[in-house]
Amino acid sequence: MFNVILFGAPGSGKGTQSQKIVEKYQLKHISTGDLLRSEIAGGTTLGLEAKKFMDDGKLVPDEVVIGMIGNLIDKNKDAKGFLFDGFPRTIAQAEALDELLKKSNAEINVVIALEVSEEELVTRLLGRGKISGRSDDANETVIRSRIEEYRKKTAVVADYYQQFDKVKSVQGEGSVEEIFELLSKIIDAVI
Ligand code: B4P
Repeated sequence: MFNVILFGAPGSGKGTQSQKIVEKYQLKHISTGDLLRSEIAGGTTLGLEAKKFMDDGKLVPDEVVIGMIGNLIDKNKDAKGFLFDGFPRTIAQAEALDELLKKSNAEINVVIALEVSEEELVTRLLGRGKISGRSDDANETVIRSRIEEYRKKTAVVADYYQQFDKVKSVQGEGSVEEIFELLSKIIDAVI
């Protein structure tokens, strides 16, 4: 099993690049953002709870997200590997993921970190907000608080994987194709 984490701030291009990676390498895509949005669209109890945090630009509580991922890994034991997009976002999530994968004798093989400046992140997310209807992209205050959450709680997740020498950083500004080429080179070298 080959497992990749695509890591980066909100708007760094995780969702965009994930679609291309899973197609090329036939990995199972797990995006906690997409999972949470589909719970919201379905009006589930979990979705209603998550929405309160997402609309404020806050992270959804760890236990909610970890439970969702545990179920998905269990249901996809035959997958060639997973691409984790937007997960883990806290140290507690990273530790839980390691434990979940251990049960299948698997581990994270590489963490790819997309590096993008704050002003570019804000420009991209405001741009997406105009067309996506996503409430968390609608105004700059919420976008800045998502970036602040990233700095306070998520950036340290890269340090967690760095101790195992698993992090590769990539310049996340440039065309989608140029960035995809850089990501492919990293994956080809470790797969
Ligand atoms: P996510 O759904 O994970 O989304 P994101 O971080 O906002 O965006 P992403 O990095 O995927 O950006 P994209 O490629 O789409 O999270 C949303 C919320 O869910 C979080 O704030 C949190 O509340 C909650 N959540 C999710 N996971 C969680 C977890 N594990 N724990 C707790 N809470 C969690 O790109 C953005 C824009 O940039 C797009 O418009 C795209 O077209 C554009 N773009 C992409 N690449 C570009 C490029 N190279 N050049 C120019 N534009 C580009």
